[in-house]
Amino acid sequence: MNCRILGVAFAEPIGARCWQCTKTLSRRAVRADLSRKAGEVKLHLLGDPYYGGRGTLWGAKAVIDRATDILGLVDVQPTFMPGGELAVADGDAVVPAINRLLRLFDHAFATQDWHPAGHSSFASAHPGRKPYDTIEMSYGRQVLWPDHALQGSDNAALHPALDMTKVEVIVRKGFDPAIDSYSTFFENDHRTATGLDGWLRQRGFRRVFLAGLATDFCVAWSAEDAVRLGYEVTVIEDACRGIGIDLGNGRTTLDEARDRLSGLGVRMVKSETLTA
Ligand code: VGL
Ligand code: ZN
Repeated sequence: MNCRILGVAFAEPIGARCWQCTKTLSRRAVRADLSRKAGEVKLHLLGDPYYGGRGTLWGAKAVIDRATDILGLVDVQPTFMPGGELAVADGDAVVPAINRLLRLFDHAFATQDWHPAGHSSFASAHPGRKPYDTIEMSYGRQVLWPDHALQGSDNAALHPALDMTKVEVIVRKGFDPAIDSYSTFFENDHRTATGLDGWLRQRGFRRVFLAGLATDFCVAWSAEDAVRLGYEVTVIEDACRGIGIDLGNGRTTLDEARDRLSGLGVRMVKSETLTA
């Protein structure tokens, strides 16, 4: 991965790690790079531009490699948007954000939540239970949802305003009546594969960028599996929206998801930090 600086750079490196290529850099190395005033200065990004902390290089952007990077569009379906069955607040805002991001990429894939009627993740399939209750399934804990993403329904289609030009594969998931599937790589038993890993590998993709719905469920679970499968993973937060179930301890599923992702080394960035 090449690191490139666009515009003005400011650095205060203290044995910092480049967040793109993860090399630890010495102050001297960085100064030497900065002093080279070439049109395209090769430099490392110290710190995450999103958080803007100590060591941030202002003006630094991560460069999309159009050949080996891919943008994954997670569950961009009206069923997860205002007016839908499992509405995520402001969920429709991801559509224009994703359409802008797609200009940076040559390749994209999309996922589509695709449940049969009476799916075991629906609260309505469990007498006495209500949406957002949690139950124990054979494969672990499962949140129960309102009926959503019904196969063939208009609200389960990919959003009609989504630019599908660069989408090369659509992965449907959640069609097994007995098991839910948040991740685009494995069903919730963490064993049954969707086949996407093989597709990405055979096509030579190394870095997966994710956007869509919902940050704390299908996006987070996809990101976690992608890291474990060996991809470099970036979640583009302003092109995602989360559900944020209150966990009763002052935290939400969004807080928990963010902690899990940063613990695994998933980058969480804003669209504006990316360039092609
Ligand atoms: C999702 C809950 C149930 C998601 C899908 O797309 O995040 N969440 N089904
Ligand atoms: Zn679902």
